[in-house]
Amino acid sequence: MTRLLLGVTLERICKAVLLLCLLHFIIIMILYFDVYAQHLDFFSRFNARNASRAHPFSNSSRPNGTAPSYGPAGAEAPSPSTKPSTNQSATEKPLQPCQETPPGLVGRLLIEFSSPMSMERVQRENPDVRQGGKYTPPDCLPRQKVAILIPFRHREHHLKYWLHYLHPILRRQKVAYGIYIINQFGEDTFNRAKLLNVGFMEALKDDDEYDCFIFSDVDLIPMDDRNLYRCYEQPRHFAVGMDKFGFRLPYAGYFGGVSGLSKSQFLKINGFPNEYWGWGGEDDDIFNRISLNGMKVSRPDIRIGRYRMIKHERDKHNEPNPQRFTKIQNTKMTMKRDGISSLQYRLVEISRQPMYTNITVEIGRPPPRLARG
Ligand code: BGN
Repeated sequence: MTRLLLGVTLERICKAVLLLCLLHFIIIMILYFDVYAQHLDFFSRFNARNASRAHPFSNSSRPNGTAPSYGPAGAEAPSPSTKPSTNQSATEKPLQPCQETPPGLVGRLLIEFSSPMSMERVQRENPDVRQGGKYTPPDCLPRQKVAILIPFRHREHHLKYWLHYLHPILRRQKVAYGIYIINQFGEDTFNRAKLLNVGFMEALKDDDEYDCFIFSDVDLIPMDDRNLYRCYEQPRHFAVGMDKFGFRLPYAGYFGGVSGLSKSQFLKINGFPNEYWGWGGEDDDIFNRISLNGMKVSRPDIRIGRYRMIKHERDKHNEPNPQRFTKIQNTKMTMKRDGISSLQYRLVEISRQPMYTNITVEIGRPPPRLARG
């Protein structure tokens, strides 16, 4: 009798253990597919749709999937510029403003850098992009005109991938945009923030209707098209979750990678600093400028603001700037004199390519360090 009882209990325990194993396996599979979903197009689409249904702060219920934990981000563009369309004949129906949430978005995207890429392919696949990398949605009136500025030197390989992925994304997002590559002339120390100041000035010279400026590194590709490339009521930080940081913010005040400011937000902070030569710190200085001027950074939901970075060796002539630690302590003092108000540069060449406008510029070099002692 006791043997029988023992047998039954053992059998039950075995079943329970088996059940637990099965449950464990199912959970592991779910997590696995969530992390690697983007490698499988089918699952990525499935996930994206589910995400927008299940998450209360995703696109379906809040514009741009903006999470409340990141401050008052969700509110839309400062001044929707619903300018009259130029490609509209007298007989056509007037265009309606583009929808707040573009209807053709697909959510999570498959991003990979192993298949070869060529500029010819990018051109072939984006026939509706105009010379200089400009695009206007044909079927609605965009709310903003966005200049996308990319600081650049010797990264042609990355640029092809960036254009390959971004043109279709921006088109689905119904953005009116122009792509500007700000190419630093010569081999002196790189200066990302100064190049971006030049981009701001030159984009406005090209088209004074730009009211939104997005500053993107050339090696960062968004993994979700619900991360809308437009300007918001507060300065925007788009690159919330990069793969190299484990899809998390490296620190709360991080403002690097991809960011966006409206024209008035940019002017309010006197643009970006011109005096950060080499790698690091300039993004922290910009974050300080934003806070010191009474603004807050807005961000997309962490599930939507994911990015893949194209792997690369450290650039030459962009060594970490040893002065950055002290410089970011002094933003309050420096921001009034150092910025768009003090910007000096020499234009070398502007060339209109089919997929982008290339602005080559000489921006000088770091001042000689004062000899100590
Ligand atoms: C920070 C850099 C940023 C950079 C991020 C991510 C500095 C300033 C001194 C603390 N800031 O540490 O510029 O974007 O890392 O790589 O180095």
